[in-house]
Amino acid sequence: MAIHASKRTGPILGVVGVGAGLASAQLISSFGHGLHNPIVSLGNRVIDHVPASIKEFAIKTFGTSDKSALVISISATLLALSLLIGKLYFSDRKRKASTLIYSLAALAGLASLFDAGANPFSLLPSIVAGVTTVLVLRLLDKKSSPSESGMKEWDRRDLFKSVGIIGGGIFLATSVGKFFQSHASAQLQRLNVILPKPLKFLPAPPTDPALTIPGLSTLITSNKEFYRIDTAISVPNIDVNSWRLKIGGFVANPLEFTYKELSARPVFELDDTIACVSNEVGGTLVGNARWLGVRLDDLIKEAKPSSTADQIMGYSSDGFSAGFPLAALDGRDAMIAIGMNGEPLPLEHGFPARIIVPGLYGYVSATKWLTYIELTRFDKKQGYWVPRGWSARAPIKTQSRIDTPQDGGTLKAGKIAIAGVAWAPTRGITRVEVKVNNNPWRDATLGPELAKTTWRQWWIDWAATSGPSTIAVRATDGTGVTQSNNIAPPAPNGADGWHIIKVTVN
Ligand SMILES: Nc1nc2c(c(=O)[nH]1)N[C@H]1C(S)=C(S)[C@@H](COP(=O)(O)O)O[C@H]1N2
Ligand SMILES: [Mo]
Repeated sequence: MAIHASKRTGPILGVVGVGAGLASAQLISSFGHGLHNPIVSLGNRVIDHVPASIKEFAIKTFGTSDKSALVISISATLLALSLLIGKLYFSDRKRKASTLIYSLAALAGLASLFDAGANPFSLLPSIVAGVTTVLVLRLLDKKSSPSESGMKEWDRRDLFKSVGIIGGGIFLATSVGKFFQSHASAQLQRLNVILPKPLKFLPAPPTDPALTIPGLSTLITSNKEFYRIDTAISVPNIDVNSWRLKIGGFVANPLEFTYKELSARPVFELDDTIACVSNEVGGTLVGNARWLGVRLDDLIKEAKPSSTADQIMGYSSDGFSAGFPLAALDGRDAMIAIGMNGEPLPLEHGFPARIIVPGLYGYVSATKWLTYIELTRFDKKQGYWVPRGWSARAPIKTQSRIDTPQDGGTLKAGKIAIAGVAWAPTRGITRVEVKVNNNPWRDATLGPELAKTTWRQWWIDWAATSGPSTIAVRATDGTGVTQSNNIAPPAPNGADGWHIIKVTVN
């Protein structure tokens, strides 16, 4: 029985064809390093070319899921193009359809060549995607017959069978691809890592005030809740066994470590709050963890940097880089971290190793999936975000945040707790004050200080009376400097200003 070709059949078959192409690309890309899913490569190029203002916009609008938003937009664009391809192909404009397919494949191929670790084989997934799409469309076309209306017709059963088989193929290719990817996966290797023990463990953290103050951030942020910021669309899947950390550049004694060698060195624990430069006043791109790692200054000393070097640049397996002054190794506990809150670094947070430098924003220091440390000069090399408009040097600014009550919230009159966190690594926090409406600033109670590098919780009681209220917070750091209300946006070197919220009391 023939179905009358509906206007919709062609476009839908276009989606089937492109879907088959992408599934075969996914399968191929699971076979080797440097082979990427074309959607990922296209996404990478978009990320590379976004100016700071758009990055800020994306983080503000989509939060930490800014990359899902990107992948969804690319996928939606591809979907629209697949519908168009199907429409063209099955209304006898095959030439146009094929040209469109091959142009898309060429674009994705070109994009893949700019991926970190790209080689000529990186073109393969895009080529396979293009060829598979055309072959599948051709096959579906062979099953059709022309109709009077000029549109193609298919035998309904035959078409369902073919689409079913192709669908099965798509499913199989994607699953096999996923299997191979996860089989060699860092996830499994990470589970097998046994972290080395530090010479001296830090004392267990004191009872967490957050236990009794609902809404207050916990003293230590769990790995699961820790914010994540990076340019990687898919988390790098590093094989620990072949992973190497090299230290080179302007050094007399270049070094190289395997994961085993690195973790056999003396390790120490560090309580440190890291923050993203994109964090708005009152924002959540900040977290506090107990890191475990190897002293960075020891390693750099062993490499014997030349006197001309003034910058340490960390590079990750995915091409990201972050540089900070060699002079920042002033005795502070900078480390190559391999552990986070008692676990090997989670994949999202840089497994197998990353840099942590207390007091510096992540984008100039905290390279995840670290593979190379280069001693270089500020006038020679710039880290990833610097040519994109962010400052080359970026110490973390003193910030304070009200966690509870929430901005815009409605409260019942009576005694309530105003509470939050304040941080100024490596200076420490010595005072937090709260101002309600036009009342004078009042000193908040400070929570435990794990280290000068960590945030401190703070809280204060407030006898809330009905009506609208404005609450502001400001912190004083260990050098005696109190936050001014000089409002600055995140770009180019970190947001500034008091966190001010509005609530309504009934
Ligand atoms: N490889 C890599 N490392 C990176 C980044 C990145 O994009 N790629 N982003 C940096 C930025 S901007 C920040 S704020 C911190 C965030 O670390 P987290 O995701 O573990 O919280 O990682 C830094 N390290
Ligand atoms: Mo960041």
